[in-house]
Amino acid sequence: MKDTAPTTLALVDPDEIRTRFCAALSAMYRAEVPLYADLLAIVARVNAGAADAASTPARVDIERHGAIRLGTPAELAMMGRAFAVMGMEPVGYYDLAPAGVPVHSTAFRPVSEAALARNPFRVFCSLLRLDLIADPDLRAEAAAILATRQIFRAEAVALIERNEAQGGLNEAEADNFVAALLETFRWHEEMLVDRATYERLVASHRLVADIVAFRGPHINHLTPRVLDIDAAQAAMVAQGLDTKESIEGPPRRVVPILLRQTSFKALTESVRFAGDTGAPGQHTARFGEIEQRGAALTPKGRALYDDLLAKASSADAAQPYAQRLAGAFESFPDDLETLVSEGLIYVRRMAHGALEPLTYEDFLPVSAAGIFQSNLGNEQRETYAQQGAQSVFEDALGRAVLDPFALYAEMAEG
Ligand code: OOG
Ligand code: NI
Repeated sequence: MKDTAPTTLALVDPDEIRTRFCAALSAMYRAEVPLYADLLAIVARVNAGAADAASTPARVDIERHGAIRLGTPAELAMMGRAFAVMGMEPVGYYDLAPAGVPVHSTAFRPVSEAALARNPFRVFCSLLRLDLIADPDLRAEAAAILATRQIFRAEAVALIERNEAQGGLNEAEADNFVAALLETFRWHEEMLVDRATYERLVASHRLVADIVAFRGPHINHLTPRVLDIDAAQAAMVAQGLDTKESIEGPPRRVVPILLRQTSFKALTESVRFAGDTGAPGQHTARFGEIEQRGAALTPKGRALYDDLLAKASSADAAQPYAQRLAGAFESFPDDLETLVSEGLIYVRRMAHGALEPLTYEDFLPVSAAGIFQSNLGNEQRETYAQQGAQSVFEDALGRAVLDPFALYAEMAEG
């Protein structure tokens, strides 16, 4: 049958829009933070030399995650609708309050096996918890400042609405959407606030300033996937990047699990305060990170992981942490057969009967907190007494977040 639909109405696959957006974001961040381009070069070298290059999934060279921090429920709701255009759904709830960070978060990502294979681009998206700002005057002021900003271009909002009304975007609309949404992620040197206000925001929490003082939620890092993070970390150090002391997550293993991450520390960048004609100020927020991904853990595997992490942190403090971690993880089976027979990881059954671990597609709450901390300077923070508030987050988002374990279980069966 001849296709009679006018080409202008042919809708672009959301996977394709996601891939275009991810590429545009990566190009913008390379231009904004040249060190990120250096990091990409290191990752490309390491991945090209990886021993198992033959079995490397095709998606690896385009794979990235990013992170943004939003200020208001309305911003989060619109961002969720924007990610939906690109086939990205909110997965998981991350409570950062126990780590002393006044936000809660979700990860927007594709969820189907086919979409993940196309491009698993994911964004860790946090929402400020104003209720965790102790000083009521500052809390009110922060709310008033956030109420004045509009982080989305009118064209982006119009195209989000068009997407919902017609069930997708055509070629021209998709390209316009990518360009308009990209603006939301851009760095702004001109701040919304004056120096004194900025300093009061920083005193409450650096992250509060990083959110409230700016015109928009600049992308604060992008993270390519590397196949050997130990080799990449060594290359970062050799190249003189100001690299974090240790790799976050589980120790090096035969069968990798969850995630291992490291980063170069956040840059100190110049900013201009509102109404200030004097010397520029400085703000530290943006960094570059790399990660190696392993098998997704079942709830049982995750419980064992959490347990061993806790053991490692409470072990003899005289020992270096890496050593304590390696010691604790001796109790985590490290061969595929045992991991499967004990139900610790999710696997997919291949046509010839072999088993393949499902890649972990999410973030680690503990690791995320570590990443936040290491990029906020090494000052110790008190933790917040308040509990996480998933229902408050979901009310802001306008929908429930998906349960990651349910998604893996479905893929394992499917
Ligand atoms: C997000 C930190 C979480 C990760 O890789 O765990 C994250 C942020 O700093 O806004 O990206
Ligand atoms: Ni990250």
